[in-house]
Amino acid sequence: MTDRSFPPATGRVPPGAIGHNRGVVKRNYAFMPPEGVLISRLPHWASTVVRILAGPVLGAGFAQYVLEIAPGGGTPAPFGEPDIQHFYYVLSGEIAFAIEGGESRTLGPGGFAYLPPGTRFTLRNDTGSRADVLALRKRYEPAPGLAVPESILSHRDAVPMTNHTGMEGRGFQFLLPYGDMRFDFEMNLMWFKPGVCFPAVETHVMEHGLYMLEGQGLYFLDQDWHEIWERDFIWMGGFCPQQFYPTGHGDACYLLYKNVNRDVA
Ligand code: UGY
Ligand code: MN
Repeated sequence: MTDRSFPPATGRVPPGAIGHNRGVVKRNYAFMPPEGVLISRLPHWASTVVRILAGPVLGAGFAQYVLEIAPGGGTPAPFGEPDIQHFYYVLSGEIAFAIEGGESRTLGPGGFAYLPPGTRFTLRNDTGSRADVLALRKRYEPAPGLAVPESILSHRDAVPMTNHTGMEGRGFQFLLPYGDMRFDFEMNLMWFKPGVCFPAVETHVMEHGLYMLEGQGLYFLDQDWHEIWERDFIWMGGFCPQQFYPTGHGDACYLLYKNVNRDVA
């Protein structure tokens, strides 16, 4: 029997897999299924497989990663970078997160942390099984007269579900305080009931890093439709035409990075 699982248990390449893949990299967007994103290691992440999803080399103004942290792994010492903000969202497993000088908190799936520039922290996996964490780094753009935001450690269950669109079947969880001008980016959970798409193709100046968390659908990017499933990643550059159309029987949800609240010139 031909093995069609991925990666193939037999070690053989399944039919149709050579040279064919859903991954696309264009000038203004990239679509990345997880199987093609190879591993990196970084000195400040011990016992951690780092899968780099986006960065300046792609054209993105931010960097995004999946961290696969083995038991006992994580930051070997407190880590932080001047001028750079960090955001972490637990996909699976459990981590111990502490801001330097503060108490350690356990974050499970849906737990998240926002760190303003220069904040040193530790993120460790003290459990016996792997923890997967979505990570994002972005250089902070100060705004005249506005202070830098405080750190946030929270969980998606503590964030209200809203819907400003008036369109039935949509839901938004703004993980960072919505409309707070100190923040220069948003991280939003976008929920869709089956068959509910946004009403128009959007074309806007903001960039996106999109990580698919639940469900499936079709994503329109520039001029093309792409099938999207859990664990797929999309980078959308500024002014990339975009629209989502869910196709599954259950809810679809993605976590969306968006740069906001700053002028463009
Ligand atoms: O808020 C947004 O820009 C969002 N509607 N875009 C997206 O989901 N691609
Ligand atoms: Mn958008």
